[in-house]
Amino acid sequence: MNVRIAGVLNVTPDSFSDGGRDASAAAAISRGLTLWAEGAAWVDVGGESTRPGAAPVEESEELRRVLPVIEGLVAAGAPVSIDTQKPHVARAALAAGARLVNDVGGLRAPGMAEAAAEFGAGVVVMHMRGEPQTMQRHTRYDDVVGEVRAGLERGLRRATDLGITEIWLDPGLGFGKDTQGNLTLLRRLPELLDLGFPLYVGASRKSFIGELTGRDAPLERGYGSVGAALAAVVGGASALRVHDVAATRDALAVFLAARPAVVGAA
Ligand code: HH2
Repeated sequence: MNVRIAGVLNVTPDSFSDGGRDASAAAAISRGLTLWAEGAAWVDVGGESTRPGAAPVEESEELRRVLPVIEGLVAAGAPVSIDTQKPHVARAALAAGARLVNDVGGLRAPGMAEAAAEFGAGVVVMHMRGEPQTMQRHTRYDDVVGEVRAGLERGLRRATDLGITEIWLDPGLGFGKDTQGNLTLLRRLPELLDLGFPLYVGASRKSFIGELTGRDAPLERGYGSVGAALAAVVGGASALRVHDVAATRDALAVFLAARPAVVGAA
């Protein structure tokens, strides 16, 4: 079984766990290359924080943040995904050599799926209820798994209608979900497997890890995040979006060797 790791690289001043850390292009490229060397299958470059309540970023500013970093990583041979909700940013990133569009908006924005299709790129289709500014005001569901599944099906259709073949489905932990919602989704992840595409899960350093471990500081949530990553793999996840690549890679190496018969082995 091959579980891929996507290394998180936020080129933002305000991301919830690592904002400001890699704000210069040179620092971000160096950090991205470290994530790759540590075992990331690709580096997920983002220029706009999506933490609850985050202020939206102008397109020109997002491009200014991410393009030099993508160019630097691609020049060094590192595979890159672009974490954006803006079709124009996705297009520019793909033109600069990114291979995958990671859209927390689930391809809702007109032109997003088209951008990926035009470049022959893959997509990560994530479920989010509402927008980052307001999503944590709406975390009550009658049936969180059913609603996430229906949302993913809509995004999936936008991608398959355009002939996109590399599609990852992401339940969007923390995006309009509270701790109970996130835990329900992790426990019932296998119910999303029959959508027929590999699952991509981002739990790293999120507030529910803080709640479960009592760690207020996102940087202290590394061990808890590794626990969530392994729970996602038990549930059938094929890709994990994480900040702590080396720790996740080592944990996976041991876990998969010791417990190979997990759900949804790809
Ligand atoms: N989570 C974040 C950002 N992008 N993309 C996908 N597909 N899945 C996720 O769970 C996901 C994501 C939020 O984490 P982070 O990038 O660390 O923070 P911020 O949005 O504040 O930059």
